[in-house]
Amino acid sequence: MNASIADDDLRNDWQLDEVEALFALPFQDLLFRAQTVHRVHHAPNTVQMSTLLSVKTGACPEDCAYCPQSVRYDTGLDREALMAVADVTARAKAAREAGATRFCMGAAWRSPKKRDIEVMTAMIREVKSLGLESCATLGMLSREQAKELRDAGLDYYNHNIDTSPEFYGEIITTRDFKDRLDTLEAVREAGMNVCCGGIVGMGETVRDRARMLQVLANLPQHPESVPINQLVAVPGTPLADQAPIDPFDFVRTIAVARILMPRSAVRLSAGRERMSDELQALAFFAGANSIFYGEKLLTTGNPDVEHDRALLARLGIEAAGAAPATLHA
Ligand code: SAM
Ligand code: DTB
Ligand code: SF4
Repeated sequence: MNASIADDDLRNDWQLDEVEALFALPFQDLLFRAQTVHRVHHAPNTVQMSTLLSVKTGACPEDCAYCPQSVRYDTGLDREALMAVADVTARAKAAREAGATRFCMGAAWRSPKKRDIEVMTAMIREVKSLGLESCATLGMLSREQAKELRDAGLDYYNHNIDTSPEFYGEIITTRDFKDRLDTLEAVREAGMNVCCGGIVGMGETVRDRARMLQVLANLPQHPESVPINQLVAVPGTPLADQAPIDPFDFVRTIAVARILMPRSAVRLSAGRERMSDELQALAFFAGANSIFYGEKLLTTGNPDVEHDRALLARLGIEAAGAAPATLHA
């Protein structure tokens, strides 16, 4: 790794025409450039693995058009109350035994209440005591809530911008883009690592994808983790019949994320169940170096652990070791 290149590469002033020009590159040129950046900053054959658990499922008051957990859509999902701490601990232990290094707890809330934060902090302490990195995604947070979570040992907070500011209103009406940025600021201020990305394949244009990545890259500090989700089109949601994105366009999004945010972990996130092994290999080549690992995402499917292990072995990719979480300076 070359520190001087690393420093020169970090920018927060990307212009939209520059980002669009990356998307417009011939596929091979874009991938070559992304892979070149990737090798400067990351071990080229290593992937980090996070396991997700939905600790509170369904009945969410928000109207996110992609989400099976919104109370507004009939997706046949059974709602589940906040899980008991001991049950979450058992799941975290199993994730660690299967090889995950980070455990991410998701809750279908607009924002957590006081009592919810109390239970979540107990869960975070248990996850940390297992030697796992901890992550949570609980909706909007106040500054105080972010600090409470950090004090309990939370390493990462996931809160996605989901799409471009311009397309956002087509997808969510119950909270605005600025609310998202406020939560991200609260998370940063509390000193946690930021996990922030979005979804592609919701009917957005290439310009929207460029804008989404431009906003992420021009945050005061790049998110340490950038999940790129491919829409899982769930029956009953408004996006149920959305046509799937061209797989090459999906890989282009990963590649541009890698170039714009050279040091971040780019996570090949939702949608892997529908991707071929070859497509996933291409996404890794484009700079993805993190995945969700375990049979389930929050409510939808994910590849089997055995399949993922075999895929990584076929590609000569190693799982990143369970190093203790370190905050970026
Ligand atoms: N309720 C919290 C929130 O919205 O911040 C946390 C959980 S929410 C399910 C976390 C993220 O999952 C969303 O922001 C979205 O990016 C992603 N997501 C949800 N449903 C999805 C789907 N059907 N396909 C792809 N990504 C999805
Ligand atoms: C993220 O960007 N993707 C994950 C995680 N953060 C919380 C969630 C994907 C959810 C896919 C739909 C589901 O399983 O409910
Ligand atoms: Fe609720 Fe989060 Fe789903 Fe939106 S994405 S409906 S906030 S659980």
